[in-house]
Amino acid sequence: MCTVCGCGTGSVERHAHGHSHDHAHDHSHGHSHDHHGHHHHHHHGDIHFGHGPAGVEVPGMSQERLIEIETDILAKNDRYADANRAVLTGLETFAINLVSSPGSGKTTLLCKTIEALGDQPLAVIEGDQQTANDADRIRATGAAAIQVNTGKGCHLDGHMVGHAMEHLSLEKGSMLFIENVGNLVCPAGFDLGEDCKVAILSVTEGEDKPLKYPDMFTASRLALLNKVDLAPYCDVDLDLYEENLRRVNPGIEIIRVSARTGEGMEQWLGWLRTNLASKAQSAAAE
Ligand SMILES: Nc1nc2c(ncn2[C@@H]2O[C@H](COP(=O)(O)OP(=O)(O)OP(=O)(O)O)[C@@H](O)[C@H]2O)c(=O)[nH]1
Ligand SMILES: [Mg+2]
Repeated sequence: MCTVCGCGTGSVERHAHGHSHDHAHDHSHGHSHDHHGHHHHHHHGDIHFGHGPAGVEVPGMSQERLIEIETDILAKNDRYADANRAVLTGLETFAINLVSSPGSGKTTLLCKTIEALGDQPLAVIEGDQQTANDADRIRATGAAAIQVNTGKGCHLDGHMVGHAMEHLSLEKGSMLFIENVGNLVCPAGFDLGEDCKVAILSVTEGEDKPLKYPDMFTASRLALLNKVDLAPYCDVDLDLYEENLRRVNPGIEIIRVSARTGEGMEQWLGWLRTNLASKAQSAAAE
């Protein structure tokens, strides 16, 4: 649960995947189980607030109460997400939830993708805390786009996306791109009814990001390593970047791209077309 906005995030995902913790670290188990919660001191004096069953600490709330709230929020979200998924399946629409930190290049890559896809029917839902900048950028390509502003909220949820879908007249066999709020933490925990999450990382962010924010990458089917045109100017090791992604998610697919030069675009477009075709097949089989 996020203490800024009160969103329930991650715990379901984390429990499902089982979080690997470095047990080589020697926990000091002498901490007191008082109302301050369940944080552990590591032997270097580092403090970890994520060890309790809720995976997070909120001042003044017990771990049990936190789990209750998280479970309730996520159960409601899942009902909206399931309804969205049913609509999308009926339309044989392949929907992706684009997740990343702010500025990794989601909108730029989307604009290039839309141009390259030509007459493929598609629509875009843009999530940001404020402004309609990104939806305006998408509409400039000629594609249909709806902006969702989340205000204080730090992620899109199933309910918001359901509303946005009502405003888009999605064609059968289309692609739906949902650009989530730039945030490497909270959007990982919220199903929107999409077929899969696609994480975008840029080479300027640093190779250790998958290890620091693992939930986002365990939840994603594909990682796009963007801005590879900048790699020569950064002290970045792209092979190590990929290795770290596979450490947190051994099954993750990875494509190196540059929205600027077009490098990797064919592979990315191929991935989209393949996934749209299998969505149509599985939807027809239902
Ligand atoms: N050199 C280079 N710059 C890029 C590339 N992709 C995006 N950018 C730049 O990165 C900046 C951020 O791009 P956006 O597309 O706005 O990123 P975003 O992820 O949509 O940002 P938010 O929606 O605010 O989270 C812009 O200045 C882009 O021009 C790339 O492949 N190479
Ligand atoms: Mg954007």
